[in-house]
Amino acid sequence: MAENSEPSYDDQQEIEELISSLPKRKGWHSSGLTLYQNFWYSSKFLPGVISFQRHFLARDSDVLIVSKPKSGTTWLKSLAFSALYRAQFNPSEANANHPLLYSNPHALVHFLEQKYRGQPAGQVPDLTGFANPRLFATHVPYDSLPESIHRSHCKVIYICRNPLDVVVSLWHFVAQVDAGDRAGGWSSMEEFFDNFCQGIDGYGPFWDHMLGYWKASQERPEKVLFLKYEDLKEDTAGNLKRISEFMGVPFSEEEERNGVVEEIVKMCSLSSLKELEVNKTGRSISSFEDKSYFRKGEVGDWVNYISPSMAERLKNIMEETLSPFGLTFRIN
Ligand code: PAP
Repeated sequence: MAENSEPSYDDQQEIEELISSLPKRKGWHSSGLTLYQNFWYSSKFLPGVISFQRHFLARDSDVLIVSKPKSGTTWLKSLAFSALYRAQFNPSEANANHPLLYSNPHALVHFLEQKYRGQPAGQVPDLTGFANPRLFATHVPYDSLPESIHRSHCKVIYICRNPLDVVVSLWHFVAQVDAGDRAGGWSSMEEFFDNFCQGIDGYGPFWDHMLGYWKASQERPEKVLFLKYEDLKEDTAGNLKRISEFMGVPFSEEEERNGVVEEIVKMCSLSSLKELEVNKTGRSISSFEDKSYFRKGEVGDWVNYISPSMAERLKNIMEETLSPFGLTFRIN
């Protein structure tokens, strides 16, 4: 069977027509937001999302990292990459050639909706060159994933984060995006926050995004591993072992004795990645500088930016939407 089905010219045109007929809202991105299958997408990225949805063919051995933006994607990409390919790329400190030292995690683990975006008219990306097991990423919600991901035995690792820290991280990220690509009129944190609380932000509403994967992880635990950024911070080594086991590459006793887990944790730490030249200067995804993915990486940083009344509003939303399903976050 062909790796990808070829879209026709009509397919492209149909996507454009479909998008132009959907509800639109202002967003931080200059192209604005479009409501598609109950989630808000950056209008600029939506054609790639739809093309990915229609044409991607998952393999049983694939591993997919999923998140809502600013939930720990970059970190999880680096940990999963290092663990999955450790036989090929020795993660020990002595290995000065490890790919993570020379490439941003987003250049090593591609967002599929970005891969499907911006292809020459009528074409889809050729993913046949990626050796098994392939490691990819996406921000697309569970119900909107390509059918082949649901049907195959590929694995999904989802990471989520306390929404209070997510909105603050997102606010800082937006401020760094090229002015030409940023929408005007988003100068106030209050307005930005208000939209986030209404669920009107990229891949929002956050509660539906989280709950889609939360429920799937309970119904199909062999398929979806659900992680929280806060837990990863508290016990990175323990969660790295869970991730590896889930991917089918558990650490052997000998590896544990030799400190392989700790080596990976150290290499993927915020302080290590942030100091690398490649992450200070690169641009793995157009519009975004690689350095914008590395800020403070703290749990509870929101207290420095969100007023008590704003925090109360968001906590109430979490209480109403997430808590009934048993999804809670430690909040300081
Ligand atoms: P993305 O979805 O656009 O890829 P993502 O990586 O999910 O972004 O989120 C960036 C956040 O993860 C930043 O959080 P902050 O703004 O609160 O600081 C960033 O600092 C944090 N981060 C990036 N790399 C790491 C890491 N290695 N360890 C811990 N946190 C990290």
